[in-house]
Amino acid sequence: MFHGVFVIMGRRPKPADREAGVGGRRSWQFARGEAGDNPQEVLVTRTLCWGLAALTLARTAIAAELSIAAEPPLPVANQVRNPGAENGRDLLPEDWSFTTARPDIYTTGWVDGGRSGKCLWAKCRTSEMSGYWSQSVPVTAGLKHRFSGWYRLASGRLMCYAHGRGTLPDGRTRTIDQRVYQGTMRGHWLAPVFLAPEALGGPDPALWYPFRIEVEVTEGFTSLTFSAGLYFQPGEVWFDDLFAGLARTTLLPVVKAGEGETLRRVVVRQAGVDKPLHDTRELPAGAREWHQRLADLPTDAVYEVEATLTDGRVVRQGYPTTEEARP
Ligand SMILES: [Ca+2]
Repeated sequence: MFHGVFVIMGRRPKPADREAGVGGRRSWQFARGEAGDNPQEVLVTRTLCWGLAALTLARTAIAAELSIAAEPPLPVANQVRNPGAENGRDLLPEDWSFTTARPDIYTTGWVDGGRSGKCLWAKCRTSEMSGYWSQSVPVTAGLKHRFSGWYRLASGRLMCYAHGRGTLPDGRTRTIDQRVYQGTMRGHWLAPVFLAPEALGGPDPALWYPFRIEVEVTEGFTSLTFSAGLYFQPGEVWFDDLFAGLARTTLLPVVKAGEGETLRRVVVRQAGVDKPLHDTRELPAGAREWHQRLADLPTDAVYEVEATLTDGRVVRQGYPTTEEARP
């Protein structure tokens, strides 16, 4: 009975299971046994008949198997410590520090009102100096990395950047400095007099927006500094849910037809992108298995494999599968 339920849930017994007598086939043979006079045996037989019915239903259901793996698997590890700024003490967030050459013009804090819970906050009174919340994160040379997060900008100009200096085996040094800016004229001293509100532009100060930097980490780097702050303008900004980690993955979808089934077409999509990543079109007649290697795909995305069987039935599988793992 247990195995019958298992089949209905979509798991077909693997060949090794079958050899070991585990799986649907064993339940099937057991269910065919004759009912005896013993009431307990009758009960067991009835139960097994339900199992048989379940197996029959399973036989009419789609048995094709879709599996999606990735290298590296999703979600990739976030190398930022205390990424949501939820941890801290003495009014300071753990693992983050604020640096500026002019601390007298900045007010900073570990504050409520984040995209979730707590967040990082900075306010600057003049345009004399920049200032940033920062931390160092480990990186892997030779791989593309993503530095991303969320900001809310009330006024001024923010800058987020990934930066550092690496040393090659021969002693030469290299630098990485990849930036993203976002500005608004709100709060600028010219704004009240010379600029109409619609000309102020920039993000809505009440909303959180994502930012994203991709960095090709070259030889000689083992870490980079992730900084987020204000850039030479008076202003006020909040940051939350920061991420640093591998930017790209290779998707490895596999589709296997069930017993008596054949595959007509397989399409792989990325959520929010119109054009499919991969479309087999009409597969050769009698196709029973399909697999593909789809390289250089963003790690902060959701993917779906859709297999159409020859008789028109469709099976879909998303990846990553858990809501928590999705960006
Ligand atoms: Ca938070």
